[in-house]
Amino acid sequence: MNEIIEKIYQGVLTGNREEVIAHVQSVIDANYNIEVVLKEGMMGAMTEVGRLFEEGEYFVPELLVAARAMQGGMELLKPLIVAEEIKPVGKIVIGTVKGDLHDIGKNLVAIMLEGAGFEVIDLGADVSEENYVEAVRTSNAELVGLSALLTTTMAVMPSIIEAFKKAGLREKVKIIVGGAPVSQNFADQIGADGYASDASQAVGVAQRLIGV
Ligand code: B1M
Repeated sequence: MNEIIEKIYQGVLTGNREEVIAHVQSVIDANYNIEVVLKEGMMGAMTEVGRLFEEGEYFVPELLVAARAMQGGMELLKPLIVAEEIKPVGKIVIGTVKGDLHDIGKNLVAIMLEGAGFEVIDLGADVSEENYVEAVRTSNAELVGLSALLTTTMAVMPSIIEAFKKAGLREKVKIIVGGAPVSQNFADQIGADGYASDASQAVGVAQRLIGV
């Protein structure tokens, strides 16, 4: 791996946001191949972060700082990615459901998806059924991600699925659910298409659902 790409990789891996921003800016200034920076440097590092998390070597704090570091680099790269027309692998509308303000886990999922090449339309927290449906209608996203951290708000998930049915969009989207109180069993019960227990799993589920 090229030295500067290695530095970006290590910066994301160790959650050093300032270093990632500085090195990404220098590759931009040097007209470096953005796809290589994104894929080998940042996405490669995020894949490794996900692996370390799954192996129990990294915990949520490491995930969060890595995510923040990656987000710093992504903010600089985003306009160039659009300009270079690196085709996203898929489009996902994501949000924390109505009544729920917990967005840290959802943000992690969004960043990991972005790191894996998905275009992410993040609706934030406390998102109503109507807002999910409207976002899919206007964006033509093929995936929807629902996050809930409260046992009370996970109960909103079936009504969102119902809203997609009523809008005639249920067949057009695959719905992934997640969040601490959510389980595979619950996902099956409410007729969701996928369940992920953490951010790195969410990437795998999203890829599987759209056949990547
Ligand atoms: Co609150 N909270 N909270 N809270 N909070 C919990 C969830 C709670 C378990 C704490 C506890 O009692 N032990 C409890 C819920 C109990 C229950 O329902 N069973 C609780 C409560 C009760 C509340 C309030 C009601 C407290 C009150 O006001 N009396 C209140 C509710 C507000 C509301 O939402 N309406 C409340 C408020 C808050 C804060 C605002 C203070 C803050 C949130 C800040 C924010 O998010 N911006 C907060 C926090 C920080 C927590 C804890 C401590 C941490 C949550 C977190 O960020 N975890 C939490 C206790 C805990 O979980 N240990 C707690 C880190 C994050 C990376 O993990 O979100 O699980 P997580 O996300 C993971 C996976 O779940 C998964 O991947 C993520 C990354 O690996 N995942 C998905 C998440 N979404 C996914 C979507 C997917 C796939 C995977 O696909 C789409």
